[in-house]
Amino acid sequence: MLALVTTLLLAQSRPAAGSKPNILVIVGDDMGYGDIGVHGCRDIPTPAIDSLARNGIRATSGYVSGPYCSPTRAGLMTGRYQQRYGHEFNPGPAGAADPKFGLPLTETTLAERLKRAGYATGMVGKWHLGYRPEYHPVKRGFAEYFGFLGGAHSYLDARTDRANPILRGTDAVDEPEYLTEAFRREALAFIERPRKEPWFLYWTFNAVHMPLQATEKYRARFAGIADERRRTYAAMMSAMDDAIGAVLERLRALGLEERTLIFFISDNGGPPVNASSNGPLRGHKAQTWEGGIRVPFLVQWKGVLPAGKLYDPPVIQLDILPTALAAAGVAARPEWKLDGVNLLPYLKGEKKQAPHEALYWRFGQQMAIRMGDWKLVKAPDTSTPQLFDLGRDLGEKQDLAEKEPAVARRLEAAWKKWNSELEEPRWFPNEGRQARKRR
Ligand SMILES: [Ca+2]
Repeated sequence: MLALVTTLLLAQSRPAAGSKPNILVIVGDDMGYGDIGVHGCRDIPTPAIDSLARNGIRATSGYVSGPYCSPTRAGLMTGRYQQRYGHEFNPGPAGAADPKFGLPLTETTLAERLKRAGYATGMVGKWHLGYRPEYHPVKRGFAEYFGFLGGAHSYLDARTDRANPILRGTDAVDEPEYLTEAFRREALAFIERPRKEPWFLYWTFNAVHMPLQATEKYRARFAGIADERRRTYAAMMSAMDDAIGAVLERLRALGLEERTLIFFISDNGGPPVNASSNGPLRGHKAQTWEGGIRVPFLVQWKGVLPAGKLYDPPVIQLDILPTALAAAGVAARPEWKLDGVNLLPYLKGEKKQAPHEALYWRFGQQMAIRMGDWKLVKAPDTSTPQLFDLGRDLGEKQDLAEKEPAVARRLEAAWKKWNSELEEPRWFPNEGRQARKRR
């Protein structure tokens, strides 16, 4: 009965036809490119994530603008290459971070822009864009927040992480549930809340980032996986997929499916340490090989975008902001200097050309640029930039730099021009250095 009453109340609070859609941005953490069903994963069923591809668009060349957590979240929140404002690296753990660390206050977030457009804004999950009060999500456009500010968190015992507590708003709270299930509970509560205005939910799991921790409920599903680390990773993926499935089901039950634009990405590629698999891609997290920067990239908006469509031209998480704003009826202004583009006309098939002439990466001494099928890349294990034809060589095995010097020069010149527009990093990757030593 209570459920019926709740549903009726919600039905009354639904926005009228033609009004702005809700926007749901879901981010997984350190997921392997090969670890979802639609990318060929065999040992971990991901029916909910796969359903986003079946009911929407799977961008086969979906990228993030860095191979690491905090930088790509900065790019997502601003629609701008994070290296333009010095946000090139992770900050190190909460207790030891550079005091300057935080998404620069000169930048405007997606949440701020949508709030101004009349949206109810909420965030559930990992922030990783600043620890100090002025950088807190509630100061960056989110009216509601539940999650933690750091780069990683215990899933099983919130109290073990005193420097990085679970917060509701700005208050530390005790969280007894498995953290992925807590994030599920909070996301459901957010979308179910009766309200007149459209909503924006930024839902960022720390799954499947280290530490490898899962409850028996999920581990029991993978008794057939002999490798203990892979088994726990699978359990963590499964818990996240269940949570996404619960939210998708609730949106359907509330009649909001056609009124909600949904994105799903991972913030970077999988690292070896969590037993993830990047499938056919070379390299991993912290590298500008495809395995560090090419991620699952799914977009669903039932009734507006095609269902079950593959979209092959390169897109990037910087596109989420302008796409969401366009859906909300907000025209991006030139003075915002966005790097991302509104993908809606491309995904609908109205615009046939590629959304980007080129995509660029800089991560310390590493670089990459993708233009069409060509990619020029300098990763940690190369001394000079190498050239690959990703259309024929997705695994970046055959360096064509000597065979195609003119192409290599053209890409290098374009990258240098972009690089000349960037700031020096405002802090350095202590955490990254330690993580690389551990591997
Ligand atoms: Ca990450």
